Amino acid sequence: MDDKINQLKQQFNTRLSEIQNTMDFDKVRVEFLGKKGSVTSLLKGMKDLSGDERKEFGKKVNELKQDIAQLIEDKSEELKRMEIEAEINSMPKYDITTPASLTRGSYHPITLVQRQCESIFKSMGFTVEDYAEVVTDYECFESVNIPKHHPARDMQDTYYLENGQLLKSQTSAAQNAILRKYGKNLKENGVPIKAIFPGRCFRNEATDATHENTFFQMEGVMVDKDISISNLIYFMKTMLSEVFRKDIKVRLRPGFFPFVEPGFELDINCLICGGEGCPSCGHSGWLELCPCGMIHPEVLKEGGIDPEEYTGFAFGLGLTRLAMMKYGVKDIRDLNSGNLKALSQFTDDDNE
Ligand code: FA5
Repeated sequence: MDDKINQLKQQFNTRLSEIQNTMDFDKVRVEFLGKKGSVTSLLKGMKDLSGDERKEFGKKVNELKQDIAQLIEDKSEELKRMEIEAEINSMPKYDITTPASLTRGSYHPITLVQRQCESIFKSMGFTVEDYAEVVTDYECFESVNIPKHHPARDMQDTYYLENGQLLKSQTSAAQNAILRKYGKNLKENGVPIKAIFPGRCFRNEATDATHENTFFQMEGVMVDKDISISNLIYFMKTMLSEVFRKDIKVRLRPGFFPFVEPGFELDINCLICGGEGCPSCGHSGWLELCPCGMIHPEVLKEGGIDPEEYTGFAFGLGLTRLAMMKYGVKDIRDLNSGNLKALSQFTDDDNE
């Protein structure tokens, strides 16, 4: 009978060494220790043995049973540990102390042109102002001579809040606040008002290659005694030649805005097609860039400044379109796309 026990031990050891995963243990356990398993069958043969032999054999079979159970337990634990280790090793390795990205970010092209314009105007004595994006109807329209139901409002439909406020459709919304802020210094100390105010504007309109519903403008105003159209043209020319650093064709034509008189449209020859006409300029060869004009007497009055004594100019530069032209972006919508791959290619040594 001892031979049978040793034979079974060997069989078990062979089966144990073949086990590849934890699922196989149950099979082997049933095979040897189950009701119809090999060890249980050995016990069935005991009936043919004498009393002492049966006792001795029973003891050995029980020991075998315990050994087998223990070996299965040990091997199963070992295999589980190995499976967990293998799973851990197969996972991607993260080191939380490693910086998130070793690649530096880059400025958005609109930020680059905005900064460039700011530094050009600052060097000419202008201050840079910040202004809200949510404004009142008064700020955006009425204070700049666009009363309720004026047809000029049709050109600038925007997004309205339930409380009657709106997302500003033009940076001209800040004109009145600027005139009031610096008017006292002008009147009491003779310091001219020279300010620019860049900002995000919103319009409820269909988008295309040159129109976005969210875009940037940069407003500029200068008010003093004897300010004329010549001053306006000088500042516009200086700004454009500094931004592009090359000769570019511009044209000035009459334009109507209720807050300037006279008013002009300043167009730039399309730098994408060289003026031949393309989708980026509406096939006209020209792009409306910077309307401007002499501030309307009513707007000066509304800002607390006497139009009999002072005159001034204002302009509303399309910053997003300027970025398009400067960086050769064919479709304005690319600038709001958030496509980092496309946007990160713009760098400018002047603005590093
Ligand atoms: C105005 O917004 C006036 N406030 C500008 C102004 C200021 C005139 C001061 C006179 C004195 P206009 O709607 O044309 O004007 O917009 C000015 C510029 O903003 C345009 O020439 C264009 O460059 C840019 N712009 C206007 N609408 C869009 C748009 N939907 N998408 C991108 N750029 C736009």
